Amino acid sequence: MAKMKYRVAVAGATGAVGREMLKVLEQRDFPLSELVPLASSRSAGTTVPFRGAEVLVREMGEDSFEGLDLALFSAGGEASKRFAPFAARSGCVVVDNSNAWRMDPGVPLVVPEVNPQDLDGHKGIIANPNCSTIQMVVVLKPIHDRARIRRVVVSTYQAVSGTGQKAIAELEEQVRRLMNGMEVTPKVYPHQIAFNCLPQIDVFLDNAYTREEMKMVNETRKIMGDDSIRVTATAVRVPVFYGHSESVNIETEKELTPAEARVLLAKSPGITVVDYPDKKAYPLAIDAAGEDDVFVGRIRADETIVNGLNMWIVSDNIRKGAALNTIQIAETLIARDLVRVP
Ligand code: NAP
Ligand code: 3JN
Repeated sequence: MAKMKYRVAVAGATGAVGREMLKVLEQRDFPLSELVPLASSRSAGTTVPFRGAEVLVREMGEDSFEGLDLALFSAGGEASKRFAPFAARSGCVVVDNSNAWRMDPGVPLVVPEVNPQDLDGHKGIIANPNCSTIQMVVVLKPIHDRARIRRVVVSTYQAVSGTGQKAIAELEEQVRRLMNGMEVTPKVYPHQIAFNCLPQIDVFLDNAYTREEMKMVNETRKIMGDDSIRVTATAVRVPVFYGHSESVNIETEKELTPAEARVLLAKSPGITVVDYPDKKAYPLAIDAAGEDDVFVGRIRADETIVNGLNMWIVSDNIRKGAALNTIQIAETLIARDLVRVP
């Protein structure tokens, strides 16, 4: 029997994603009876704003989750690996934003518009995918159901907020210094990010792809429940504060015209189609920032193959890409009466 209200921890409550989670919990009037903001010893004792009050931040420890129902984690992979099992063991269901559990075969990796059924049978930890994957699969899912996707070629244009608070500050500072004729010394990124594009997100792997790129490949297949979909990705950091953009090329088994794709996507959950080239209207990061939907436009035929589409997909990486998707997972758990650890 589902409870009416839940005691919820936000682990990483002082970070870029954690702060957005608090906002989303407020905005969606999440059925919450108690909020427990957790962070490291660095921020313990400070406060975060929630529902008109300042709530004390506590240091996350092994016993932080006793008596709680849900823990929404965005404190990085290391903290998640260490603390999420303690939460689950004390009966608190974890929705985790890091890479730590995503490819674990026993952990559902969920985007509620795509694979909510994967939550059934969870064992206490649920993973939230990478932001670039989330916005792409929201669009791929209806296309796959209609026309069977064979191959996806994606290039991303990712905002600095994806790297956290320090990266937001770095872009601001570099822009200010360069506009005043001063030199800059990159700290967060390997190169200057202001007025530049960096074709490296996260570390390089043995196959010459970056870890961010391989997250998109592997997570897409797991979420879509289809290992036959071939995905290749190039992930690029751009000097944008909020909103990831993606150029996506899709090859399908069956024909789907751009007009049919527009109609299909416009009626699919979580998607807004903005595709009026004659009016110069297409999705833009600055318009998507602060919004919940995934925006898609520039839908057109790939004239070099038989069944191919090109499109431009944009979404707020901190909202749908992280905080909002996490809270939508929690809401789906509630709706399916799954807020319990078996
Ligand atoms: P951030 O702005 O740097 O914030 C990090 C947060 O984690 C802070 O609240 C920090 O607390 C806390 N923290 C760090 N180490 C901790 C520890 N050992 N114990 C408890 N709390 C700890 O980073 P962010 O952008 O919010 O991202 C946080 C994490 O979310 C990332 O590392 C990543 O795993 C995940 N994320 C996922 C996506 C996605 O694609 N779905 C996107 C962005 C981020 P202090 O204030 O005490 O330092
Ligand atoms: O760089 C981006 O735009 C997205 C970043 C995601 C991220 C950043 C630090 C650690 C992740 C993630 O969620 O994939 C992680 C992580 O793997 O935990």
